[in-house]
Amino acid sequence: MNELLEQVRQGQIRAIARLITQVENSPTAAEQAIQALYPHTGQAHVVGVTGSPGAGKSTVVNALVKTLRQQDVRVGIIAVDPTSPFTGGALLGDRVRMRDLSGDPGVYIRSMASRGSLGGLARATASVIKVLDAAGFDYVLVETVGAGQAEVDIANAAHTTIVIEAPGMGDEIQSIKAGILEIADILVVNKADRPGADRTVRSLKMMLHLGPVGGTRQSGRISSLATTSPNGAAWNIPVLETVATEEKGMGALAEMLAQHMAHLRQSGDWLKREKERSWREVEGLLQQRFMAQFQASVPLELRDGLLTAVAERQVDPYTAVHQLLEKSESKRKG
Ligand SMILES: Nc1nc2c(ncn2[C@@H]2O[C@H](COP(=O)(O)OP(=O)(O)OP(=O)(O)O)[C@@H](O)[C@H]2O)c(=O)[nH]1
Ligand SMILES: [Mg+2]
Repeated sequence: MNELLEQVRQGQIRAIARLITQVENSPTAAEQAIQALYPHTGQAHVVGVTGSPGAGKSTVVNALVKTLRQQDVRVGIIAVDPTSPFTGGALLGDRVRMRDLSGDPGVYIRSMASRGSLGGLARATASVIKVLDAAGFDYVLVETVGAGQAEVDIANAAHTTIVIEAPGMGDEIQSIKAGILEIADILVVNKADRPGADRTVRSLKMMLHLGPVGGTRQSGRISSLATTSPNGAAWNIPVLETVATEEKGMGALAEMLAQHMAHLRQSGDWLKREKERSWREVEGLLQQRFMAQFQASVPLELRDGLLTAVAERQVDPYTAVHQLLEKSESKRKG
């Protein structure tokens, strides 16, 4: 393990790929790797890229990474549950977009599927982000589809979240309703070469203006901590237009990423987001650990029996919990 970790720290791509596979497949390996690598994390700018299916997320990521690479930074890409993925089989149908990045030693691309990931996709993604961070990537871009809880969790793991829309999809209002705006730091209207782009930009700006955040955000996404930055600085959520297939608008997008990073640093939101993220992570691990302990200490038949009794209205849920906890306690003591 130690040698592998050392190679990862040196940014060796094959070692990174091997470690990520281990981390995905074994919670024990994940724990060991994260324990060793954690002191070396916290350097990368983690960027979530989300939005409606087919809006052009992968194309934007490809074009953006090419632009970032001109600044000589190294970029890790994680595609979560991709429907038109970067890697694997779909590479065949995606050659043109991939050709630019594959073979570039400063870029590493990884696909992750939610099915089969132990302990939840968000946690697995968080671990992979840390591996890439410790491997010295300056940016880690995470592409996810839609606005489900997993996507929100992953957005919460990012410092900056880019939400991508496209004109003429008829569902921009839908995705806004689905709460995707709540997580956006930067809005992108891609496919600006298509008719209706102006209208989409206008409606997004209007939604931002009307929305509860009023187009600005003063702190992290979750208000469990103080809601204003130490210096009261607010972030104006920009709406950018891009044509990813022609690599148009990528300079502005890269610049906006840098500006958001500067804002996070200056306002103190960087630390605040890190704290929120750390809390959620530790809390999640605790819950997982408690559940595992509990399940190990109370036999399955007993749990099943009690749940059946609850379903049949013989026992109420509170009493069931009391009984289960008592069993668990006495098992652990004796
Ligand atoms: N006209 C036009 N087409 C684009 C643009 N960007 C992407 N596309 C096309 O839109 C289609 C979908 O692009 P993807 O990058 O796969 O979109 P995605 O959001 O990653 O899709 P999923 O991962 O499947 O949700 C592809 O055929 C792209 O070539 C653009 O700026 N203009
Ligand atoms: Mg995609």
